[in-house]
Amino acid sequence: MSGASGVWVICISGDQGIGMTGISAYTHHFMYLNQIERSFSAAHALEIKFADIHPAGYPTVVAEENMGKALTKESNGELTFKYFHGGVLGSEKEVVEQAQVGAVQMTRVSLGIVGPVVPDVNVFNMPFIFRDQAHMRAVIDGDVGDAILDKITQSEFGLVALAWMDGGTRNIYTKKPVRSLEDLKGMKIRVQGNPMFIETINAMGGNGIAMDTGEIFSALQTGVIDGAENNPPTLLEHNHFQNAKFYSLTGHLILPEPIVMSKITWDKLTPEQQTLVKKAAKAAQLEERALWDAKSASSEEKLKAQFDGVVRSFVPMHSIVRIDEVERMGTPKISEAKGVSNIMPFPMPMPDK
Ligand code: BDP
Repeated sequence: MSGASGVWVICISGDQGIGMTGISAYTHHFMYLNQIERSFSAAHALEIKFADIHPAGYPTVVAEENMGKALTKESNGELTFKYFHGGVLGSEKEVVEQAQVGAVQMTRVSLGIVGPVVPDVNVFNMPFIFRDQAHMRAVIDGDVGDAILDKITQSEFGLVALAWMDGGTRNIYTKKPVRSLEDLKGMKIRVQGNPMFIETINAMGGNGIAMDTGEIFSALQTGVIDGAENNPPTLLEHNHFQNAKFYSLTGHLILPEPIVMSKITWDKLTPEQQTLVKKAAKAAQLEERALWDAKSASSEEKLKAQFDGVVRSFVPMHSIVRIDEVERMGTPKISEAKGVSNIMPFPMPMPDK
């Protein structure tokens, strides 16, 4: 059997046991053309399935959908885009697993769940690492932001990290008011599955409990947890405010969230397509930032209205929970993260540019 005919059979049937002798010349011809067509389209055309757990209209979702439209347009239709919002493809962890095997091509993931796999990113997962949102943005826009994206790409995570989405400032929300660290004592507070977050809540006096985003609503309702922590848009859009009426402005985490692509998909792209994807993701980073600011402000307004008439909320705690205090408490994970954060001191200084 010639090399070429061997290729035909292997590629089309996937069964190396089939010989050429029993196949008619006409079928050979057809199969050969079919094969050429397939390998041609495989190199150029690709459907990108993108999944996000947030609902329609959420800043990340809007920016990601627009990124998909730009990609389709700029690739002249070679890259098509199918978007799944609202967690229809599963939890964030499940979607990451699908992306790792190439069943989903792109997603946005919280650094919270990346930390246990890529410890370098835990520098951003440390409490009070950024002074404020502007500080975080300046850092992710600079060399350190790129270095952390590279760490993800070079790890065993199986995903290429392309750009950052803004995940805002995370504060604690509870069923009973928390006006001081004293009030937090013994309260079960949901965090993402990252030991560093559990230790942070524990260091603040609470009891950190890890669970998926999708379980928070009923866990609050049934009292399995006393509270959780997140930014205003998530508190509003995931309806957690219905069962947790107090929002204490702890500002303990300011967490950017990378847009990632399956390495399997990335390797199928031509260098031009890779450049296009990177460019589109970076543009989405900036677009989402503006959307984020508007959504965060409107969410706060809506939440205040929801909370009014029930009991007071939005308790500022910045002055109570301070970086030096949490640092004094010290926790093994925070110390460990400081150990790997040799690219930046703790707390991180504002970059010059
Ligand atoms: C939101 C993030 C999302 C996380 C979620 C959580 O955007 O990626 O999964 O918090 O805490 O703010 O589970």
